[in-house]
Amino acid sequence: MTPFNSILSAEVSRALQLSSPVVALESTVITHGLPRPRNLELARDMEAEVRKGGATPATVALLDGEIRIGLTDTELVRLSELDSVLKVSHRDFATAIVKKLSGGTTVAGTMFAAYNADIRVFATGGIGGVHKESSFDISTDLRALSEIPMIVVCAGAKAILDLPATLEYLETMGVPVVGYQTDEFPAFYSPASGLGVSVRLASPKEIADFARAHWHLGMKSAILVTNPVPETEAIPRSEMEPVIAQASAEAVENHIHGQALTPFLLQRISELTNGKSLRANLALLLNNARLAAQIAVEMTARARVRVV
Ligand code: PSU
Ligand code: MN
Repeated sequence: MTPFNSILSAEVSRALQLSSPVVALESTVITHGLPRPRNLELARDMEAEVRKGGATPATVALLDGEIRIGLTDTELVRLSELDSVLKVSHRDFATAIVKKLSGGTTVAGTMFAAYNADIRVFATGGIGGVHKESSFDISTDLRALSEIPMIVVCAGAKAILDLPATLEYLETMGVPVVGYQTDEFPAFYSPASGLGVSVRLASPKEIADFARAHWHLGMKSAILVTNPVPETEAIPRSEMEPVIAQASAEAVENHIHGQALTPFLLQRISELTNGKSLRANLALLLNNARLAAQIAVEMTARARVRVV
């Protein structure tokens, strides 16, 4: 039973009742992260990727003040076209509910709502983290990762962030950082960052086993699975660094901070790279949906074995 009310789509509700694999998907990427109409195409493509992998997609969002787990195509279209829309992390749920507003859920917001609905696997692009050039901007995503026991598949933290500080925070909070077939913490647009992960794992099955072991110990944190951007769309770090530096400097100049910072930086970086960063972003999102589906399948396979 859910401790708070959220509305599950018929498809997600059925999948959960049957204990079949479900993958949560965030929606800030739709409402704030990508330009139209790519945001809608991406939302549909991610759902298709999850289905192909044998799992049911559950895109999480707020619609007219209701927490929704799983959207119909009509609802996805509506969400992708909304003009004034919230970016919903923990502190924003009550705002959306009381004012009957719609919003895209961040990594933190999606984890909060999806975990409450008994979903344990989640795919996103990049998590939020500790921002550069800013005295106290630390994403709620990091706190959510320390408190909510889910498997979160990402391509690392967004490259616009202070990656060493973000990794230090995750270590302090006891969040395992898994490198999927890699020893390096991926830097979103680039597969390499020069920074390490806490464990390298080779397959979705190893990841499912790892999650069981972690939670069996009574650990409460998430498991952050980092999946490098596909080679064909990767952009070398040397090419991205000056672009990120320029976009970050412009953000400081224009006094952009708080929730507006990530969308501003992503858009500027896309302009400065003539859309190359956007193509990498789309490729890694689909890649993460694919891996998350495989992990969700492994998680339910083990669950069934235990019941028998
Ligand atoms: N990655 C992207 N695009 C995005 C985000 C991540 O490629 O739009 C979003 C995620 O929803 C993440 C949020 O949770 O940005 C972090 O925002 P903040 O730094 O304000 O917490
Ligand atoms: Mn922030």
